[in-house]
Amino acid sequence: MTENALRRRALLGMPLAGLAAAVAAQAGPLTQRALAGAPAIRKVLPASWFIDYGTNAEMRWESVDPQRYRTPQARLFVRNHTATPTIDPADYRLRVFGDGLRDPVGRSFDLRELRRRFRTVEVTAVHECTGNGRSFFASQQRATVSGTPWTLGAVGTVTWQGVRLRDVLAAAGLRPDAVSIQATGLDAPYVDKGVDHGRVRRPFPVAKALDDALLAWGANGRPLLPDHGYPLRLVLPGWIGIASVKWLGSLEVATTELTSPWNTRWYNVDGPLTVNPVRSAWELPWAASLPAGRRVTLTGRSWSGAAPIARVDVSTDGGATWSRARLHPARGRGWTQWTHTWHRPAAGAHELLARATDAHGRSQPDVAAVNPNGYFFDAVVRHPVTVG
Ligand SMILES: Nc1nc2c(c(=O)[nH]1)N[C@H]1C(S)=C(S)[C@@H](COP(=O)(O)O)O[C@H]1N2
Ligand SMILES: [Mo]
Repeated sequence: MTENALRRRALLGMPLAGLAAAVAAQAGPLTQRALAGAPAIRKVLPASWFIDYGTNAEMRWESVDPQRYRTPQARLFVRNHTATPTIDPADYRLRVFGDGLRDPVGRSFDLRELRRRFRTVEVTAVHECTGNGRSFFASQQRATVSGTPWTLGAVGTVTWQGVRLRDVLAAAGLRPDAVSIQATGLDAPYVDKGVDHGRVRRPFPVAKALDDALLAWGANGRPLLPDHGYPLRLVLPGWIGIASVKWLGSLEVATTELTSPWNTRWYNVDGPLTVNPVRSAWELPWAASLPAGRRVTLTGRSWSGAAPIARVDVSTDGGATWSRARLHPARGRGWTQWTHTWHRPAAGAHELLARATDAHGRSQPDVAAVNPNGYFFDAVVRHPVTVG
């Protein structure tokens, strides 16, 4: 049995008082399903690859292989509002309906029809949670925010396989006056503090659907893992993670603006959040130890929801002096890898900083805009290392 499964089993075998303490100590809510024996996340979460928050897990940047561009599904962060459901692909149907279709009753598509009838496409894109970097609001800005205390690992770059949503909408009879589409997941209704908010769902503009939205069944050439939306998920490239609804059950197409708590109550700061900001990470452990007196090759990655990364400035002395990192070409709308050579670092404590700028001129501020749910931490992160 894996380390992770063992730990989960060990939790479940404990007497109740111990279990409650262990759950509290986990600092992450285990869902009722987890307590009943089915973990919220199915894949194994080796401690060297992931920080496990219970229903969410982030990738450790120090476990990223600098030679590998894409994030394998086995290493990709997971963000579950509820728990990964079991869906039989033979029974699976995507329902498309609403007054934005010529026939509002709409119709259903099974996986076979989706695969056979429409052209298969591939899109490489950054996949990232809105709250990525949230813990730095507290540690770097002394601001109190709520939500999973992600460091910078709630992100990956994935090549998705699927079909264009616009092709499917055309086949479903999209009306020219349709404006809004609500995507709803098949996972259990989301219950928070005793309030049932219904199934995870979020609306998005028809314009995004017609532009680059994808119905994906594959990631990096393999079927989606259960945790990542098997058998079909929506992918809205460049947009916040919640926009890419997993286990996609239905699309309601409307001629009026649709809403859900996921675009009004959450993932909203003066309006629904859409395109991801610019962020950067070093491929190093937090508080890494580095050898003194020798040349060190440092690597990292930067990304933006809006445009390719145009430049990355790095500092190894806490921001006193800066130089340009060497950029590697990005693929599609994926992240940009970069390299910086640190010549003869002096022994002692240092802070590494990386600030990226995208082709639209969007960059990373010194201080991120504080908001109660801790979304969009895009400030330059001060990464401590010790040389010696
Ligand atoms: N049905 C459903 N879709 C969902 C979610 C969810 O809980 N249920 N979480 C969203 C959030 S907040 C994020 S960041 C991404 C995470 O995708 P991943 O777990 O495949 O990395 O899925 C989104 N889609
Ligand atoms: Mo998210």
